[in-house]
Amino acid sequence: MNTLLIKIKGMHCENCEKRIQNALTLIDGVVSVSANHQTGEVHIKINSEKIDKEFIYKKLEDMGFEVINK
Ligand SMILES: [Cu+2]
Repeated sequence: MNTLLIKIKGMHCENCEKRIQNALTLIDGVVSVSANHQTGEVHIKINSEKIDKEFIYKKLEDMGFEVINK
């Protein structure tokens, strides 16, 4: 199990956290997602080495967030 830490801009409340958690959990290889709007951090547990990080970044950007630690 690996963990991915993504820092983003644009999360302002718990609804943002939930939107992110719901959307990213659907991605193949993602086990769990924890987003924190106070820190701007998204912690993602993944069970695959082959997970496409760019796909996750794109997903976040499509939702209106800016990824700042690509
Ligand atoms: Cu929000």
